Amino acid sequence: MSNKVITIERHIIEEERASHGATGDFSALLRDLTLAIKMIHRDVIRAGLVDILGATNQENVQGEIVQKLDEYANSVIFRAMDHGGHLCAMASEENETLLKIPDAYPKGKYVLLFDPLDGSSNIDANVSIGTIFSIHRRVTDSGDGTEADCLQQGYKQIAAGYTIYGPSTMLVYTAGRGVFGFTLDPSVGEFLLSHNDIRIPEHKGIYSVNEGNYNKWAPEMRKYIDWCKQDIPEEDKKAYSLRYIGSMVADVHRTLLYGGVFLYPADVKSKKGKLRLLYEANPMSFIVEQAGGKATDGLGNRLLDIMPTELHQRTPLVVGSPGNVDEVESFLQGKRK
Ligand code: P6P
Repeated sequence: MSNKVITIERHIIEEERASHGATGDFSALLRDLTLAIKMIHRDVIRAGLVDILGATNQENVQGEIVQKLDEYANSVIFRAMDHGGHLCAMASEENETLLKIPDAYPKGKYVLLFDPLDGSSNIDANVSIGTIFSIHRRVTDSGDGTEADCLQQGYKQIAAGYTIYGPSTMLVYTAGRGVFGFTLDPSVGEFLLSHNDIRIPEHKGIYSVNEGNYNKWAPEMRKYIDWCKQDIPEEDKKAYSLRYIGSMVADVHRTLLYGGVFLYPADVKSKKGKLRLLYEANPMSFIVEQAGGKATDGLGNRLLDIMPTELHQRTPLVVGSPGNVDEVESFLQGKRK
């Protein structure tokens, strides 16, 4: 039994050595991001104590009331990442336009897309929330990054990850060579490898969706949800369990570890679904695929193949165990009645 204590820094360096031609630039970028995440953790866990709860009464680009922690997390990530020389631009759920690297700092070869505090409407209820990030290599030659550097298909990501601020704070990431989970040991302030090479189960009787939208879904989606609830002895199928936290990072994290499927389909109100392609669906889909899972837009398209056209565009999402995603698609494609 290995008793090696592997910090995320050590893991990143060892991964870097394994991926030939790595320059160390990427490792430094992830180290800067890890520091920002530790700072967000510090304030998230004491949010109930410090008067930073409650809305700021300002609206973000999504038209949602910005929670003070949202603002804090957004600025912490920007300030941690703007000077390292690894990025040519950033894009955040909290900002309508691209975030420019200040002229005083060198421009790098990557772009960072992030949702600084996903699930923030749950902050006051002490429900697990999270940070989601996606990293692409720039496509423009030099100077300030542009939207073109951000509007890349998800399969081109060079890394993606999320942090879940829950009973413990975990950072889960992939750099395209498997999925690794690190749990923060607050006593030493280090993320330690706790989940090596995460693999999602092939199938599980768990579905995760906001059934409050049932009457707004397409008939095929309603048929799938009705099927989930049925005991079908002739198919050796028991009714599935419904688990829905309403915080994407928590719902996807559970799906990654336990199996099953998380869905946010399109509906008559949100014709493109609710979740954001660039900094929610793409990073989560990259992680789940790297763990052996599947991710589609519910219309038979691989999620990571979608060609983005706008920074904040939404997409329907079906993500999880391959067996479960195939079940959903069989209903949505009308192959099962
Ligand atoms: P609904 C949280 O606001 C969020 O952006 C995701 O974290 C979560 O999966 C989704 O919205 C929940 O949306 O409509 O079910 O409340």
